[in-house]
Amino acid sequence: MKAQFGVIGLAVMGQNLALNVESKGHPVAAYNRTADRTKAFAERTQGRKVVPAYTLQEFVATLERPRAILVMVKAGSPVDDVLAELFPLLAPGDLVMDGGNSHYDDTDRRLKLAEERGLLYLGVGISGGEAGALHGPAIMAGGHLEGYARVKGILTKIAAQGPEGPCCGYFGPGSAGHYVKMVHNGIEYAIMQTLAEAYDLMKRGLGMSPHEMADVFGEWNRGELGSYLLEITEGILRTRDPETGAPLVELILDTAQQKGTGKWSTQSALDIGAPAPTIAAAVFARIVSALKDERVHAEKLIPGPEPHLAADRAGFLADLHHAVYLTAVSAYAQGLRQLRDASQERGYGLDLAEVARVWMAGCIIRSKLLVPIRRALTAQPDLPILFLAEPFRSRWRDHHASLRRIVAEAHRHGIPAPAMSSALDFVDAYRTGRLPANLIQAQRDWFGAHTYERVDRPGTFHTEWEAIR
Ligand code: NBP
Repeated sequence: MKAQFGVIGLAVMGQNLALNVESKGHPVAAYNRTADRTKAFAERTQGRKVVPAYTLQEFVATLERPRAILVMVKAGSPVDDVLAELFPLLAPGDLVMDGGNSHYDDTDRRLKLAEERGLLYLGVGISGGEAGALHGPAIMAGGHLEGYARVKGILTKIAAQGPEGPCCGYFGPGSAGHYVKMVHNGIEYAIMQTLAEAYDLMKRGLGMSPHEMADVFGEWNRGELGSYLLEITEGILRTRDPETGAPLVELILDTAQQKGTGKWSTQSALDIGAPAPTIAAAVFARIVSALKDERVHAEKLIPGPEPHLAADRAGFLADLHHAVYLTAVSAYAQGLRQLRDASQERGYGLDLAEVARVWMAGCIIRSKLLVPIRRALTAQPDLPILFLAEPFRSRWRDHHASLRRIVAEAHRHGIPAPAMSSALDFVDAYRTGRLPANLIQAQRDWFGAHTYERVDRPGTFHTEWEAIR
């Protein structure tokens, strides 16, 4: 049996994507560096249209030409290792897709290497974890359009089917797909941090039980904030440890990891000068969380107020809902703004409304919010920031006082809320016609003769500040 699609790398994602492709009627060739994994997969898929291969040569030989191969191995040097071995075995016109979380610079470099051999290359961001890979992920492709055209049918079939079409899209040349996936993960960091802050405020601030908090998250999830992350947060808070019977979340060590993509998203925002403070705050919050021993030590030495809020619970929870809403919108707003800036800088030609559409199902940041977000971006494709468009402008107008009260209460009681605070600061700065950066320019000119511009006449100026003082 010849296979129509090949998967290299049979860990969690590769196995499930291979099964997904096969379930749509396409015979799949499967290869993994370590043969045991291939063997286990072959046993698991007996009777299905899966062709296991134990060498790359065998794998390549089982594929129909021109070949379509998805590489699903650990991001970084493993991808280079695979490509170094794979490329020489392929024929011009064959297509290689990297479906891992590769850095966009690596994707641009690898695409050139593929081009030199007459191969087609796609950097494909795939979101949705294990279940998404099997039942329908969100797929963000970039690279050779001709290559995408060849596999669009299969990718569209295996993708999540969203309210506005299959969650699969081609976003532009080079590393466009991996860049979109990276920023998706940055937004994911920010929303996860926002929900963690809401949990902290309810738990330490209001003294609520996991079950009570689950009820709140569940109620929010049934409204306009409905999202995958709210859904799993409710589920987490309702889960008990089978061994002890205690709420499982309370038994989990409070140190979060920050792997590649969230950090890269912030690094790139800094490189291109895109304002993404809420995403950055979420990355830094994880970095601080990792300082567990230092935090436990400092708790005894650095004083602060008691975290207990004396608030009226119903009113506080209503405010908290609005604060979470505005912070989540801020995360999407900043991520989409970064995509807009990166698209200009890197020549991706991104269609942001299409990005919002592809994020509507399958991926970790799927949310009802993406429906009005897509509508706003369709009406104004170059929208600088979501809060300039309806319904977000009205929402900000009607509820920014809630966000202010929550941030103020958090600060007053010593409960960190970096995502919510940064979202508030970001919008406040964005809506301020004159910021104090004039003083910063003066300071720079004083100590470094960096010059400044004036508001009353054109040109570049330098002052001998000490001389005229
Ligand atoms: P992992 O990221 O855990 O990678 C394991 C796979 O990489 C195995 O097949 C392993 O082969 C292979 N591999 C390694 Br490690 N080094 C290799 C090398 N030098 N040459 C060939 N193969 C090598 O797998 P995953 O969790 O399925 O994720 C795959 C990609 O998808 C990653 O980029 C990940 O970031 C991304 N992703 C993951 C998720 C998720 O929920 N897990 C979601 C979205 C995206 P071996 O069996 O021989 O060791």
